[in-house]
Amino acid sequence: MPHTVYFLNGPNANLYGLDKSGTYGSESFASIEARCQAHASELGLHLAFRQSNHEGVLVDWIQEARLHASAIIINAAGLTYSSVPILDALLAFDGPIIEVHMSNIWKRESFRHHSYVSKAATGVIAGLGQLGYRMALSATAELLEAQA
Ligand code: DHK
Repeated sequence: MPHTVYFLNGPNANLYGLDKSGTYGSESFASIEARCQAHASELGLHLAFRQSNHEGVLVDWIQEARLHASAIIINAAGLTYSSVPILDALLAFDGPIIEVHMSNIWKRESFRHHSYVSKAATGVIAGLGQLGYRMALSATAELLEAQA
């Protein structure tokens, strides 16, 4: 049975590639998902790649992951800096948690420098765009293999 990994994306991630500032690159969210799905297949992982603009939906998915997933990769986007409910849900999850950001959040405004998600994360990858997403999948596969 392949491991299932939940890759959860927060508010506005669906707009990647459309942002005029270019902060998140030019690639569409659908194309980023396709690359992640292809990489997950190479790694022998089953990937549930999801996006919501709603905090409660993300909390529900994290709770669901307790029953259905071996690991979580999460870009909580703007909720990273405010969401105690997302942190509490992540703290109740047993497996590896990788926090990802497309941009280097520490190079940006100071309000992006404090992450609640980091308090629960096994590791953090930021600033490498969609490459960082695939690196997160590779890291997850290795962490799951190491704990087998
Ligand atoms: C994505 C967002 O939407 C922002 O709110 C975060 C993160 C950064 C990213 O770099 O992927 O501040």
